[in-house]
Amino acid sequence: MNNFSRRNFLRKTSIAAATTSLGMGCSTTYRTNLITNRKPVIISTWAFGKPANELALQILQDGGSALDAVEQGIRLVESSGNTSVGLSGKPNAAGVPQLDACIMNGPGHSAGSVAGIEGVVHPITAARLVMEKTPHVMLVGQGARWFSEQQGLKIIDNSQDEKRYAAWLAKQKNNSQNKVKKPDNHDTVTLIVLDNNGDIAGGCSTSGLSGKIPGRVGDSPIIGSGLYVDNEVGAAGATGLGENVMRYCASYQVVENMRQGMSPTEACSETIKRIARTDPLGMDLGINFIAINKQGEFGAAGTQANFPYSITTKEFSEVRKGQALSNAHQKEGGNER
Ligand code: SD4
Repeated sequence: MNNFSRRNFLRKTSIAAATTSLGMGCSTTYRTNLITNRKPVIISTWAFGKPANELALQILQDGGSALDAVEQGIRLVESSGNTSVGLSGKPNAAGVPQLDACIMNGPGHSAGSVAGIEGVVHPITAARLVMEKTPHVMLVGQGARWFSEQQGLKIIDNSQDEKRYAAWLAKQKNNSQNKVKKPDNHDTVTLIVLDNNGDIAGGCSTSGLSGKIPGRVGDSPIIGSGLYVDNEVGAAGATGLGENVMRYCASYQVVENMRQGMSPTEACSETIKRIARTDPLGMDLGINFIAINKQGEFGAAGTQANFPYSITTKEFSEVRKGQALSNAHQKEGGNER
């Protein structure tokens, strides 16, 4: 466990995550995100969230619920061949993708999640079924897979895909030999829907950190960490290095900041600044957040430069950049709350 000493692990992976950049070619920087009373509004992480948002909008327009829209949008990403979501995602250290997902419904404040699940094609649907068909909130590992099988979900043989794993290993090796500080690391889809009635639902799905120790669970399936929905206030979700999110219940904090009156962007950035003030990693946290409030304002912030997020309404569907935070911001101090 020596070279996996907790501190080194957090430091190494955080620096790597912080230096990851997707270079999205989005000209829009940060602009006023107030679209009060323009509902529905759908927000998701990364540029690959945009088609998911658009499907979610279609589901709403066809009479589906916010929850249906979240589930279908995320299912699209899970089966799109995405390299960090679904079974096409990143393998763990044993060469197997172990997936995490969660879902929350604002009305009724219900939640469901699965973690470390193998072979299930749509973990987001498994999470929804945990929420709707069981008295529980979270199922993990083999139990989560067993439950999914019982519910008739599609399962495929998840045994190590030798070819893909070899290619992934070669890429990692190549990156480290060339001192590329950009390992094939991680991304997650987190998607939040504010529907016409002002109700909110959200979900999150990921293969988690690339090369993780089998059994490692990130922030994504942890309610309050990777996702939090409060139907009175708004919702927030995370992407990035889960260890640095889940130690702080960070999505919950973003929502609480909005409850205190901050805009979604402020709520995201203040959460990051608050963590960075005391965390040994400072701003090298490798974490990014999206948020939306009950009025339809939305925003995002991250320690990653130009963190791209997708935003969709009836009028437009775009990829924008979240507010970028760095060590310079940390030195500014202030913003005590
Ligand atoms: C995790 N938060 O498992 C996820 C991965 C992620 O951008 O979001 N990557 O730590």
